[in-house]
Amino acid sequence: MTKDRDGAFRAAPRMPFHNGANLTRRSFLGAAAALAGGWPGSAAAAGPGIPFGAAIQAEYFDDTGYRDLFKRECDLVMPMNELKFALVQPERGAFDFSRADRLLEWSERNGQLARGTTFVWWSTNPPWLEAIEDARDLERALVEHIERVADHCRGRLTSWDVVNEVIAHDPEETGGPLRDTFWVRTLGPRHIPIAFQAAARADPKARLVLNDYDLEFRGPRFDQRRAIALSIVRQLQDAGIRIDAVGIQGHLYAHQEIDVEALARFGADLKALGVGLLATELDVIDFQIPGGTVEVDAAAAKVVGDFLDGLLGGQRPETVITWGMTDRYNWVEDVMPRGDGQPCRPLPFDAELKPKAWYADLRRRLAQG
Ligand code: 9MR
Repeated sequence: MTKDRDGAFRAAPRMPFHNGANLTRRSFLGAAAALAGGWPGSAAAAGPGIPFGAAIQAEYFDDTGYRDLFKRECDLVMPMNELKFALVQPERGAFDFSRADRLLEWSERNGQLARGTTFVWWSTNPPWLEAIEDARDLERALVEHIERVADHCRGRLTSWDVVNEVIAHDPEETGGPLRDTFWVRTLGPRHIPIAFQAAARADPKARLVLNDYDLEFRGPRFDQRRAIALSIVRQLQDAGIRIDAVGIQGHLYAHQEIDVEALARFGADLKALGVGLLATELDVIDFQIPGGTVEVDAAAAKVVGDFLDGLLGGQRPETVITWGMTDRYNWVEDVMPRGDGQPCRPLPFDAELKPKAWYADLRRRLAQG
């Protein structure tokens, strides 16, 4: 890693994207032209304001209070887990879209937009996939997976997280820009352009997104991660491969400081490259905030407000999506519970389905956007 003129980190060495990516100029222009024809469901989001969405889980769908929140509040609904690799292709060649279809058909009946996550992730790979040792075979399996899944969902999703969490958690510590994953070890960095290229072919109208976390806080590790995201975008573009947006997950640690300026600059830098921005998994992690509900919700309001200042400061985000709607069901409680035994309060509505003040503020700001 070296510092460039502007003091930002540049990922080094350059990833050899070109080797694996056989996209011609013609197919790139073809995809761009198709995109100009509009997104699936774009009429639903054509009104003023930035669409608000939330991730929904099939396993809680029969809780009507839960389900009704999504129907009432969301412009966009996103299956949280139901399109992940192991769930749609548990055995090689055996696809199961039943859980995702249930959610997507419901959101379509509500006239809501939808988006998908994800083709490439270090987690949720089925055992058969991780047993592949041969790079060519893995490339074939990846392209086939993307083709089948994107084809099944074509016309129903506004965008796809093509790759999720490929940036090294701590780039300086690991000495490289990318996270050490099964994909990198077996196929190398070129799995990223391969995935974008396959997705562009399979669903030319869907927006293609690089999705990652820890892109909003203050500090050198976060500067490095933002610089790597920009570097990946540039390298894809240099190779003539379409990338439409960067997704900032937005799992906000309430005790950490948002770097509002750096986040706004990141959005502006992406805009200058013709690349959009969206928040894909917004929630608040409060285990280091002492006190009760009042203190926790005040800290949440501060961190969400700062995040929105940065997010809206660089370019108009395509959408803002929370990682669930109610504290009744959330991943934070399972992974980062509070030490004092109180339940976590990460989401727009509490466990009794009462809205938090920060949610009203978020909706007001999106409506103005
Ligand atoms: O919230 C998701 C949880 O229900 C799943 O069990 C888990 C594994 O599929 O993934 C969680 O979502 C993660 C997301 O896909 C990527 N960013 C971090 C999220 C929280 O772990």
